[in-house]
Amino acid sequence: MRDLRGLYSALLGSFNEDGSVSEKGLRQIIRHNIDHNKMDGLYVGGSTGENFMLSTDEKKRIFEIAKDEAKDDITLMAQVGSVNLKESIELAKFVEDLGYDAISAVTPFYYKFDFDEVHHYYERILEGVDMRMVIYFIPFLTGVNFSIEQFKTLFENKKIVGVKFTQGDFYLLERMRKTFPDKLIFAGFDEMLLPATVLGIDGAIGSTYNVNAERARQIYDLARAEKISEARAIQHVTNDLITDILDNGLYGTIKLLLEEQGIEAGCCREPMKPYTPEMRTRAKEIYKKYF
Ligand code: NGF
Repeated sequence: MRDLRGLYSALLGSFNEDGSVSEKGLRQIIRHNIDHNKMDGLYVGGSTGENFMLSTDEKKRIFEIAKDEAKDDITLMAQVGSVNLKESIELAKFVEDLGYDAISAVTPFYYKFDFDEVHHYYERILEGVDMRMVIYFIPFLTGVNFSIEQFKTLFENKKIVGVKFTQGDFYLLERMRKTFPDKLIFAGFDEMLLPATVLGIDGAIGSTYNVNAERARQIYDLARAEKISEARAIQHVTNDLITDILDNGLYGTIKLLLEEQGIEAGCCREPMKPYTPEMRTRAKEIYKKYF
């Protein structure tokens, strides 16, 4: 069984101008993450993949393309969570058959599900598969928060091996690390990689690693080696870059930065905005400034 720890790029979505999935773009982004970025893993079907705007067939196709391109070169984790539980169950079985290393599932969102309902959701997804699961915890987008006691209840299922922690609450992160030494914790905010690594995470999953992998690796390795001031200097540059990316439009700008490196990363999916000339110009400036 593959070790799941390490740095993962959250795989970007790649779309043609008519909104269809760009297989060519996806394959190029995947190769770039393996050959150039030397990532440990890819997180397929997350927010960065614009996943929650896609049909079940499109999600399946992207899972297939990622596995076909990556083969066993890199750890593959599939985000199968959806507010449609039947779809999540179907996708979990689908990626198990494809040979993915693990699944992840966002907490069900939009409706105000109570904790018992959320717990039931994870149990139902896991009933049908023999796979390791990483809970996708992102309260600022889903509105779903857990206490340590609730995490404990979820973690009673041995198939749940960890959490993708996209949360800026370092007190909670520290409590999680102390309480669950055997569970895997993946940091979800790239701009907080250094403090999260200091607190003892097992890896990180991020959108900006598609373009900023080298600095992310340095921060992660230096912090683990307790070379904090060196790591901090790189986190400062990284956060200048992330601030500029966020100001110009997160996923679109990352794709435009990849375009500067010759990768046909494609467009974003409606209702996300198409690229404007100003956005393209700004992306070129960002590229010159940081790369
Ligand atoms: O894009 C988001 C949404 N978060 C990502 C990452 O947690 C997403 C993060 O890298 C992810 O893993 C996924 O695709 O599901 C941010 O983009 C980054 O830190 C900039 O804020 O919050």
